[in-house]
Amino acid sequence: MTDKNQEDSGIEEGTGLATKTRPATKKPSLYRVLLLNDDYTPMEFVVEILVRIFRKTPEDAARIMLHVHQNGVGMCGVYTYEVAETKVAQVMDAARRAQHPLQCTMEKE
Ligand code: TYC
Repeated sequence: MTDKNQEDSGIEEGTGLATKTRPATKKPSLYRVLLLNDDYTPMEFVVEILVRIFRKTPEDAARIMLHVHQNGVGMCGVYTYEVAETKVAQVMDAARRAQHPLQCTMEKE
């Protein structure tokens, strides 16, 4: 096989032997980033977080914030481990600086 990212036919060129191999690439695990409701963080702060850190439109951000407000928890997005970890840290840091009790966590999809 010439391209390691390509599925091979299972027939090795030249030898005629059946040598079907697994693809060389693996899909990374994905993680949901969740926002948790609390009684004190201002709605506007949560919307700003969703726009700035999760790149939501103001409309989507308001919808997600209200979902969390009404249901206790809601999803901000699905990311690879390192991206999810970074976004959780950015939210927790922004909340700490602003002295809001906002909590953000991640879970394997
Ligand atoms: N419940 C908060 C309020 O009434 C708003 C809020 C929404 C807080 C979402 C956190 O993740 C959250 N001010």
